[in-house]
Amino acid sequence: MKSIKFKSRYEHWQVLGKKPAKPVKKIKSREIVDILLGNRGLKTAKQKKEFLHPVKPLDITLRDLGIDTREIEKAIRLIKKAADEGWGVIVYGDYDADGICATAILWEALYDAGVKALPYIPGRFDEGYGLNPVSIAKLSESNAELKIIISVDNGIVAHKAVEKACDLGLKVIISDHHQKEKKLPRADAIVHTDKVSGAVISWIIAREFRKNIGLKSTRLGKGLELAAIGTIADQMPLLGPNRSIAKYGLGDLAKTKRPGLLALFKEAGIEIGGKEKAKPIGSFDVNYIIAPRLNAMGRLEHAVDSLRLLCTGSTAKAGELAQLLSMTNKKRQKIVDEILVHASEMAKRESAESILFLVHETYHEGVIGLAASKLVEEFGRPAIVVAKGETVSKASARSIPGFDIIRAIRAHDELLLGGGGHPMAAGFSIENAKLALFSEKISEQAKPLLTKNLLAKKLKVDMEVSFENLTRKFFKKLKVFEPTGVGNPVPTFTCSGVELIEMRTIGRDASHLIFKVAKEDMVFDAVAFSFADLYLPLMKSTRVDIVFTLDLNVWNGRENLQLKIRDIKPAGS
Ligand SMILES: [Mn+2]
Repeated sequence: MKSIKFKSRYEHWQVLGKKPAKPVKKIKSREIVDILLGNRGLKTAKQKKEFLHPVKPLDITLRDLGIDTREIEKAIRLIKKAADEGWGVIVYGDYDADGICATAILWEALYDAGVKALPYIPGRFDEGYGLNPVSIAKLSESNAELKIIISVDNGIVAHKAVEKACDLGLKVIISDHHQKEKKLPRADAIVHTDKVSGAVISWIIAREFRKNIGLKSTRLGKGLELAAIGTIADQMPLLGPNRSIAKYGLGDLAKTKRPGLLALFKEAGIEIGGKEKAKPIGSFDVNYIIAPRLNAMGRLEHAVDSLRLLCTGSTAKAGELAQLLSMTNKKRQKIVDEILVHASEMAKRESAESILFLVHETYHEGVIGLAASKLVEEFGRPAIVVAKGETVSKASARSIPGFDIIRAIRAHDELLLGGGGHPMAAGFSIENAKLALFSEKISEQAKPLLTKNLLAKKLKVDMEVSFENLTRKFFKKLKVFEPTGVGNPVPTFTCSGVELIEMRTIGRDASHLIFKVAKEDMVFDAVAFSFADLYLPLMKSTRVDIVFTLDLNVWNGRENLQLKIRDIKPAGS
């Protein structure tokens, strides 16, 4: 038999589950589920039970989250005092989806309880991320009643801003999930943990506050759907408390009565509301439909309109805002696409050997992070995209697993004006005069670290299964893994030596393939998105190995199990 050579999408398939001792055919669904749990780091009976039956968000304890009880008590005492004395309070948030949700959650809790609270979201271009002295001074000047500033999703390193607030006679409560430093700001209370998103910390404070003022348990959980959006948008691993929040919060999101979200769903074509065909909302909808629209305002205009969308009670206003968000998101897409065309041309010319480092004065500061992510996807290596300003430039960096980008950047701290981030994503500002030297230094430093192995595209696969395993019942069993996402990927399987038959292209530009996969008298429908370039070699191949996830295809009222192909390679290669 002739075997046709072609290139798989991923250079390496990393099969996580140990190959079972008995032939794959004999494995029971229950055993497969157990292997999948192990692949997600859940080994003990207790861990598995907690995963399969996530605790209700109202029962998540401060201890589970590593939040200091005394700090949250101090915060609540201050907020209650504000309610009693009629003090003005500002909830100071951030312009990304997590920060916007965090702001909405806590502001609503205070407002509902009669606190004179106002939400505040800084502008990305004129104020920048986090509490800052100038904005605090302005807020204090324009609001004579202001007594307390509560930061959400920011503030843990805002030393100067907190000093300024103290000087002005304001009290400060910080709530944040970003990396803290050895020295903490001198705030009146600091509610911090890095285990959950900013929106979840906000929700926990709101929950405890409502409990404290004696609200009924049915009213403690308001805003949970926003906490779930923040969790998923901020790429928190969906295990432990984050899994609880995501699971129940997504359930609430599908039942939301917020006019703004309902209008946004309508605008974006998400169907909810108990319709027969309506799919439950999943991480995918948050990551690719909801969060990008909330984020777009802060990237191009001002995020306060996204906050308004979440909080408005008016259906008319909600419709207008949903349209504005969608329109701005389209603009944002166009701007990113333009950068990408330009940047990937430049990157190809550079014949990259190290980090991609792309600088241009036309690159829009609000979207360089997104552009860097897409370049990492395309080129499989770390990327830094720089929006060149008049004298100072802003840069955004994204990395690949195994290369610590913030460490690489910090190694040349002396060339930078400021910056911060995580191993996979970071940002910094730099004088134009120092750009060339910085680029040279970081490229030199990264080159030996970016080994062939590190750069090889890897596809994580849960385990090998046989077609006998793939039943409707098994598919239903896999539902226990939802919601899937970061830290808890969709169960992914491999099957070897299958035949592909009845292949044809589909889609507007014929870029996808559908076919049937057959092995030993069993046949399944399959779809392979963006695989049309392999049409000819696949047509000629007799046997291939595949990696896939399972899906239920509903057509003409009939439900059919379908394999969603992730990768294909010549059998046994
Ligand atoms: Mn956040």
